[in-house]
Amino acid sequence: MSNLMHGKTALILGVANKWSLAYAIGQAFAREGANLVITYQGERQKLTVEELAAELSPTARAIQCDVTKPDELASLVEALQPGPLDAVVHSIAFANREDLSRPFSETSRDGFVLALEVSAYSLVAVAKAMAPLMTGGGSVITLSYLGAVRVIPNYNVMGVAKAALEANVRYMAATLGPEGTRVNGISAGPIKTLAAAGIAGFSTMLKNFANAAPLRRNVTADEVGNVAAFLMSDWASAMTGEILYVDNGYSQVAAGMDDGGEKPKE
Ligand code: NAD
Ligand code: 0WE
Repeated sequence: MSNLMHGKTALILGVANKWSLAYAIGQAFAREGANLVITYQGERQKLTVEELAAELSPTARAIQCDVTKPDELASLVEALQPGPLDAVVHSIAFANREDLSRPFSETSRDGFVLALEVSAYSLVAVAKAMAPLMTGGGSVITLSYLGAVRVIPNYNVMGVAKAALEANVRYMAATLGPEGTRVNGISAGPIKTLAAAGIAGFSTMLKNFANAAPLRRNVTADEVGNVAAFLMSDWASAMTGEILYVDNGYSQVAAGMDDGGEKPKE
């Protein structure tokens, strides 16, 4: 693969470190010839992400943007003038840690509002802010997870936020479609990133996933990056409002139906 995104400019939100899915997507985009702007949430990540930008490409820029701060979103739009912007990747989620461990029924109003603001509404805020820059038929993608459509232990309020995010994809696809902008989601299998660190039982989850998935292995960040590059490319010009599963087929098989077949290689 090469030059799927030749001459296109892409904005990628949500790089925290080299394990971030946003960074793997940036690597795929750089390989495919895109010009890149990547964003990080706060001062604490500034140095790391500036170094990562330099590794992506000599022209890649790193800009701070907390999506809950309208002024930071506005200065991001300023930094991207005069455009055009061809691609936006939303790779952001947050819920209070205690809401990812206690029973879902104990979710507080504040915890619920926070998770949905950061993880779901922010797609609308970002797409709205960037729409005027996407004059040449842009493409927006976001990252989701199976917990949007199935109950996954402890995913809790994040599952509700991802359900809202996936509905956002469909409504944004409908409203931005007439301008030529496509909006899609990638529902990725579990991958060890900062957002997965410290989730109780995550390693066991990865093992069970590989056991049950038709391809009998875990998903890599690179594989998510490749599908993101495809979605941004002209090859996906008729795709919008979709959620693509990048999960080795896990979501397609019923639980407890182990066929006794080949186990993943250790
Ligand atoms: P990550 O921690 O590297 O990325 C999450 C990012 O969200 C971080 O960069 C963080 O700074 C950012 N963020 C949080 N609050 C923000 C705010 N207010 N403003 C701006 N940025 C903010 O972890 P990741 O696994 O790469 O997660 C990226 C996306 O992928 C998330 O939407 C996540 O739900 C999704 N996802 C992850 C997995 C997985 O197993 N790792 C699976 C499916 C989907
Ligand atoms: O979307 C996610 C994780 C998102 C996330 C992670 C954290 C950890 C640190 C949101 N907010 C926070 N807040 C923190 O304080 N994933 C898809 C990864 C993930 O998280 C899980 C999973 C999987 C998979 C939580 C419980 C069960 C499975």
